Amino acid sequence: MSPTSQRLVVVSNRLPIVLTQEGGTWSLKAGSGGLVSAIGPVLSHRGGLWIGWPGLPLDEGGEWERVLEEGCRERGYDLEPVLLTESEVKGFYEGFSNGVVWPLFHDLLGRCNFDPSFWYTYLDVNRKFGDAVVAQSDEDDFIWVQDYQLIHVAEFVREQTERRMGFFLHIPFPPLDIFIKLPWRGQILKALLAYDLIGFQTPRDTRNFLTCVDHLLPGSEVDDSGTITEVRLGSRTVRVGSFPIGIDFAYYEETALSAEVTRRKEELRRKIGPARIIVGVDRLDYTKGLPERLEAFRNALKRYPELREQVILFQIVVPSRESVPEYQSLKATVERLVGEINGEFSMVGWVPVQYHYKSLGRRDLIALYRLARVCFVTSIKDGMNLVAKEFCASQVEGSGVLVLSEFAGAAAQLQCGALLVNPHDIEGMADALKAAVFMEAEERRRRMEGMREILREQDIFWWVDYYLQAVLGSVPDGFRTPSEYFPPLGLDEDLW
Ligand code: GDG
Repeated sequence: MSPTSQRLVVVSNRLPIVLTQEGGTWSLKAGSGGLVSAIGPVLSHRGGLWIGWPGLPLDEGGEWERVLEEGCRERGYDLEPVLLTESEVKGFYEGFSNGVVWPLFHDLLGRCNFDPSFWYTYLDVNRKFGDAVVAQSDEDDFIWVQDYQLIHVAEFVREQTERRMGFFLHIPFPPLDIFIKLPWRGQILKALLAYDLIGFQTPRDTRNFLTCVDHLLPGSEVDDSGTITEVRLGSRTVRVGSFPIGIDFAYYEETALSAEVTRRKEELRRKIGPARIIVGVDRLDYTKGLPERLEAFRNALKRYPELREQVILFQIVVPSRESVPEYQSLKATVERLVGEINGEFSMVGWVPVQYHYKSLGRRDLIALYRLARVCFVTSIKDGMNLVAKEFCASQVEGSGVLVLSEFAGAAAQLQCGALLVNPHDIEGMADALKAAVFMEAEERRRRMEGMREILREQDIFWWVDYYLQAVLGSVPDGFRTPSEYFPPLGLDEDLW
């Protein structure tokens, strides 16, 4: 049986749902975040099983199990919860996943807390997930493990049984000089190599990983002559490749064109007034470059007075990891900057930054994407950045401009149409904002059309198909990975 027709078992830290209890009654709604938006439609489409943590401490045999079962029926695939204690969540999720791997893999070594106890809890919890995989799957299934919280699952499954297993890393893979700082670098590398296929978002991540393998595992042999690279370690062969995650393009396009979203878009326009909208949509996270974005907007208003009263920055910040002190202090910084900018530039009838610390409904989000003149993505480093792609897919009139960080994975695919910026270069970003706001309609349409064409072809269903084809070893000819993005230096040749 080929993996494209095998039952798919997706394993991720969180189940794609949020369970809540009010007055003794449980209810369930869809989760938010990149992974859910990406894989939810695929499992609904082809059926299968999703294994993950339900997001809160629960005891077996509760009423919540009935609500979860209903959720499975509605979604068209099964949900299998892995129950974690509060101390497991602290050490595994907040500690090792978000306090070590997340900052390190985003090149932010100074934010890492290498507490050894986090590492042991990470292993214990990965073993729990591995046990759930063994109990809930059989040898015909294809197991697809998602992301940095669960790197060790394959290793623990292989201790008990054989399964065909793939891994996809949604966040970047760091360069050798950063990875090597990790006290458990050897164990993490070995655990990754227990998968049959390791997928990264971009050619740069793949290259970083292969450089680590090459330097840290001298016995390994790397054959990178094809689209999918093969790493040989003794009798094992592991396949490695870049698979830029896509979005459900047709859904965004159709929803943007729907009567409901058109109505919401017009309502939003009436409420906001005539100013051109620069939109930012992010989880509260230090990798998203929120302070840098606000500084760039401030700089643009300062240096280009013609932007005043003409634009507003409409910034949605979705609450995330609220119990972690670093995220609380980031929120305070963002709110201070918003206050400063509004205090400095507001005029009667015009407030430059509209800041919303909450999550919007999907349709309101799409109405906002469709209405906006500019989408401003300033990640310091980002695996892909789905917001950039969702914006383009919702831009059915082709009137908007994407200003995109060079360090978002999406830059590789969208370099044809986006205005690419270095999030550390405040003036450069301000210049790009001005250029985007005043860009001629024809150039905006042409750039947007180029990006939409790529995103329409390389959507979420394409991503899953090609990942699964790559497990088999036969990547069809039509598979085109983007080339690695390197920024032009913009220097005069005679400077050299
Ligand atoms: C990780 C990697 C990679 C945001 N605000 C609202 C809302 N969202 C949804 C967006 C989008 C998702 O959240 C955010 O996705 P990103 O890709 O931007 O970022 P991460 O959550 O950090 O995701 C990232 C991704 O995994 C997938 O591989 O691209 O690099 O870090 O889908 O639409 N959704 C709703 N209301 C909001 O206010 N409904």
